[in-house]
Amino acid sequence: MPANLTPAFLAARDRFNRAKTDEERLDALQEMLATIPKHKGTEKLQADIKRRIAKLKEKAEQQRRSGKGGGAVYHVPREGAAQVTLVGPPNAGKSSLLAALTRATPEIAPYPFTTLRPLPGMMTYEDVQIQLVDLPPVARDYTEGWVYGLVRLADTVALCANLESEGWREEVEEVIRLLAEHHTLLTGGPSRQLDWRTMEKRTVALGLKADLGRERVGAFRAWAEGKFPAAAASAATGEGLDEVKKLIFRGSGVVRVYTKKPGHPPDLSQPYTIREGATVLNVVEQIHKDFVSRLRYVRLWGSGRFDGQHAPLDHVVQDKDIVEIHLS
Ligand SMILES: Nc1nc2c(ncn2[C@@H]2O[C@H](COP(=O)(O)OP(=O)(O)OP(=O)(O)O)[C@@H](O)[C@H]2O)c(=O)[nH]1
Ligand SMILES: [Mg+2]
Repeated sequence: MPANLTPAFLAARDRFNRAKTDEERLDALQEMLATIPKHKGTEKLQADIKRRIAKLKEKAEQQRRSGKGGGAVYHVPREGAAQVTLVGPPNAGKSSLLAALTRATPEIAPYPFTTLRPLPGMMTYEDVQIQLVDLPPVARDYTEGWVYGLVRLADTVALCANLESEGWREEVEEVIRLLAEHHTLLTGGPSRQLDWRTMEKRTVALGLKADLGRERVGAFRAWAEGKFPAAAASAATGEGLDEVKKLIFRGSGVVRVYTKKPGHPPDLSQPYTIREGATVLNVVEQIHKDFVSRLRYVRLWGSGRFDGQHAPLDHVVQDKDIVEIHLS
């Protein structure tokens, strides 16, 4: 044992020996390293402490990455035409909405902070599948960073207000504020990156538990007016759910395009889905990369004046347009 170890070091070493968790161990080791007298006689001991610190840090990092223990991180693989997160204050009815619109079976309870992990479900709107992702509530000091991360990765936010609550407006505005603090600004328009870390995320607003707050539906719609497209619904009675589905599809930022072969009726069995704002050329590219070089012209049915006529390749397609691709 090297001489002249300080009382501070000995206290830290004692704390290390009594530590019950890795976190306590790491903390004590760092204190030991800070207080150990730095001379030749303690070199081996210093190296030993550093090695232990590195090991504990690596273990914590591995646990974080595998989603175990303390700092869990979740990833929801994207499915369907778009991914939409259910975002809102505690107890708003987010999980109940997921259960009503998909086949997922989330935990639902009459108290806040029920949902702890993300849960996806597929919502069918007509012939399109949209992935909804239920999330833990967004609340100051309680929401882990990965929740904000998943919101940023998704195409659209479904911002949920709890119309059962007298304070629905402050609650939902607090959520908007917290997202803004995490560099995510909600918008009624298309999603876009503003600078290296700030993004605008396309949002639709949902007034939930409408059966328990009918008198607040009008105020909710007025609040959303000019900010986000909005709808009110009740997972309990089913009222408004069709409107919510349509709103979510419209807000998803994708449109459907069908194809037809010359001389045949259109194939309406399965749409191609493509981002809103895509052109006729983008559609051709998506259907088959090789088609672009062989393309002669495209006939288009749907968006207004192009019924069956040759469409300019930069023409922006609309939901439910039909294209007939002519190749050489
Ligand atoms: N009457 C009525 N009750 C609802 C409705 N939606 C949800 N609830 C109830 O409200 C409570 C909270 O619902 P959840 O779906 O768990 O709410 P949540 O937003 O997922 O809550 P957290 O996961 O804690 O953030 C439960 O008791 C639900 O049964 C609704 O439309 N009408
Ligand atoms: Mg929930």
